[in-house]
Parts: sequence; structure tokens; C-alpha cells
Amino acid sequence: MSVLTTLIFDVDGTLADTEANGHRPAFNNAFRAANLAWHWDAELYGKLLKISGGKERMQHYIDDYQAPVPFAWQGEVTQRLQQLHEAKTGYYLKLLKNGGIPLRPGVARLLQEAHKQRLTLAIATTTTEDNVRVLLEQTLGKESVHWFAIMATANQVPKKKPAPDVYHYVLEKLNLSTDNCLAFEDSANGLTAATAAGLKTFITPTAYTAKEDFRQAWAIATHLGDSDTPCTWLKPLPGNKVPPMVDLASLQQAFSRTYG
Ligand code: XBP
Ligand code: MG
Repeated sequence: MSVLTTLIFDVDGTLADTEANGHRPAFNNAFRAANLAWHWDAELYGKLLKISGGKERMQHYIDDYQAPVPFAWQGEVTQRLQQLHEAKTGYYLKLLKNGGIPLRPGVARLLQEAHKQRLTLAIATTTTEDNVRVLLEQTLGKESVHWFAIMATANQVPKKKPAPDVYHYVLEKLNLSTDNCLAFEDSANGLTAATAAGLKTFITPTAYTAKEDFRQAWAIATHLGDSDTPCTWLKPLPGNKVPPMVDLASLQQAFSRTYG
């Protein structure tokens, strides 16, 4: 019988709907400030999101969407994209600091409950550490950063999701068995990464990822739910349980029904 001891959270789309309310406007602000004839509307951004990593996403936009590249960039596109990404991150952090991006329903409740019951908490994300730290500080307070035993972020592993590298990194650093861990993700890329690392994965899709393939998910709910915002189940917990919110007792009971 598996005992649930560790929760591993993705960030963008899982802790907060950062793509719609943060990253996309931040990219467009950086493009405008750099006088680039680039603009990512919601529909285009939804397509570009299949590429993890902001720098990789911009390179993909150039390669696959023939984005106009200034002549002055010739021979130094990689460096220019690095600078553009740094500017974008500056805009994103400003949006976070203006309190513009709330946590999704139930995220604060479950994190606080897990922290209080001394479960191990971890972050496994494709974005940068600054982006994670500021999101947590703005929404849960400065202390919350220390609730996490590890924050595995973009630059600590060679390959981004859907590669499993970031989840392997967390498991190895914390010397964890996958049997005792549950990953939380919002996207097919994230599900692929966590599943390839041997992890059971709880999916809470966003509007951007709602139509993606989540057949490998351990369970799927519209969000983690709160007392005034019950979640809707798209794939019940093992044991066919569908509680109004995703709480530790429900997860632990379902976990004990899951083998391997
Ligand atoms: C989602 C991503 C990130 C963000 C943009 O990360 O793919 O690239 O879209 O952030 P997660 P950066 O694994 O948390 O879902 O521009 O910092 O990459
Ligand atoms: Mg995500």
C-alpha cells in the first residue's frame, strides 16, 4: 500500500493561471519595448504553449511562424532572444508584484494543509526561480517559499518538459520513491514529463490546456476546490471518490487504494 508523503507542484497553470494573466502580456510588452512587429494574441499563444520555456517558445515562433527578425539580429539571434527573455521576465515580475495573478482555487488551502501536516512539498517547473519565488511571496507571504524542500526550475536540468528531467531532479535530490509522491500539473507536456518519471499525476487543466490528452492522469478536476468553490471531477479519484474539494484526507485515502 502506498503512503502519500510528498506533493510535487508544477507552477504555471497549476498554482496560478499565469499564462493568460502574466506571461502572455509580459511577452507582448517586451516585444513592443523592443520595437518588434510581434504580437501574441490568446489564440496564437495557446498554440505556442506546446513549446515549454519562454526562450524556446520565441525561437519556435521565428522558426515555425516566420516571425520577422530585425536585420541587426543577424548572427546573434540567440543572444537577442536571451535579452528579450530577460526583459519579458522583468515585465512578468512587475505584473506579479502588482498583485495581478491570484492562486487557483484550493491551491493555498492544500499547500497550507500539507505544510501543517509536515508533508514534503516540492516545485518542478519550466519557468525561472525568481518567477516562482515572487508568485509565492505575493500570494502566500514570504515564509511560504521555505515550505518547499526543493524548487526545481528552468535552468537546473538539461531538457524542459515534456522531458522528465525536472521531475527526476526532484526525486533524486530528495531521495524520494515515486510510490509516495503525487505530481500536480495543468498540461499534457507536464503530464508526459511527470508520468515518464514514474509519478502519479493529478491534472487541473486551464482554458489553454482543456482539450489536451490527459488519459494518463491519476485524477482530473477543474481545480482543487475550496468550501465556496467546489471542484468538478473529470476523472474521479481512485475508488471513484469525488469530494467537493481536493483535500489531504481524500488524497491519502485514494492513494492507499493505488498500488505501484
Ligand atoms: C510553463 C512554461 C514556462 C512559461 C513561461 O512552465 O512552459 O515557459 O510558459 O515562463 P510550467 P518562462 O512547467 O510551470 O508549467 O518565460 O520563464 O519560461
Ligand atoms: Mg504548467
